[in-house]
Amino acid sequence: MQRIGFDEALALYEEDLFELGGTADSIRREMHGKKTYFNINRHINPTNICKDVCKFCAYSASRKNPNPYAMSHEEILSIVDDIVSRDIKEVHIVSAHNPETGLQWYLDIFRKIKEKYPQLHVKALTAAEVNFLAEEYGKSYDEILDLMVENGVDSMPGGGAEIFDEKVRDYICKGKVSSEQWLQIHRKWHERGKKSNVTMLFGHVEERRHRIDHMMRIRDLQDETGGFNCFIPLVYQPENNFLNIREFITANEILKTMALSRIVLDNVPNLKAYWVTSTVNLALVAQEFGANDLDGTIEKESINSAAGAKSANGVDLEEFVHLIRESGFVPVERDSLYNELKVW
Ligand code: V47
Repeated sequence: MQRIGFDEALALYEEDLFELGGTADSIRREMHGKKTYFNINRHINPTNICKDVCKFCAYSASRKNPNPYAMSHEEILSIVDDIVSRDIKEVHIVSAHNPETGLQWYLDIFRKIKEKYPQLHVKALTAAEVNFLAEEYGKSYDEILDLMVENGVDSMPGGGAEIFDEKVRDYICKGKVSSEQWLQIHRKWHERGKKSNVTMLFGHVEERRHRIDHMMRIRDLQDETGGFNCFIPLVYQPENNFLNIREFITANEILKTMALSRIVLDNVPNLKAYWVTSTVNLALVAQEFGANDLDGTIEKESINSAAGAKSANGVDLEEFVHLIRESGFVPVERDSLYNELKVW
């Protein structure tokens, strides 16, 4: 299939949902057959105290959520002790931008985990956090990224990308990492031979053209580095935040966006339907609209559940696998770098 341009991609939004889905599904089948990947993972969000004010965020301690916390390393390690004892293979660590803890507090989390459990995959620090740490502690991106590698970070999650269009970005999260900076940090991470993911927050004030623009910028960087494992469109959750969106995005528009992501991002191997923000049911449907990954069991989730997602306690593994199979796909447990571990 020929690579699609901006205008053509935007025009595809007008196509019938099922035709668009059919195209995305044929690409998915060619790449992954009927396999749907997931992993057994645990999210940890060590602090919600944040220097930045993103209008869409319900997680950070603020007027709407006045319960600031910062976990001790002992607390974090006891969570990790527990998950390792249950054979969980990935820990996904993302925090707010807390100016009170010091740089070492962040780095020691990874170092202590990795010293104790070298086999556990540490996916940690979004590019927004990297930018915050660099600015706050007078370091370059290179220095922070090297410190991450030295202290045991294996891969970077895709958070903080939001929407790259500068005008929309300014409106929803002014002052946070810019689009250029976000992409530059991932470029530098990939240059170190490391992998990362990339997200897109949609269903708020952005328009279709902004989503396509977002995908195009990702595709360009991926052409350069090949370092993105996975694209993750995140459906905006409307509760407890300052964006005040009244009209919720439709399932039709979510599925069209999933399908377009699969069609436009021809160089990103995996498309994740993140059940946390789409609901499990729609994520299962999204398997027929290009998605080949459903993230994982998660266990504990604080960022999206603060904004209304029903994800605070993750999903049960057996149930998750059963749902994937019942929906006609083959549940394949993967590691964090998409090596297949087990066909369930
Ligand atoms: O960056 C914040 C988003 C992200 C809201 O890399 C919201 O594998 C919806 O990035 N509604 C954090 N979304 C989560 C994230 C992620 C999740 C799962 C897997 C991976 C991965 C990455 O959550 C933030 C922000 O874009 N977010 N507030 C909200 N109200």
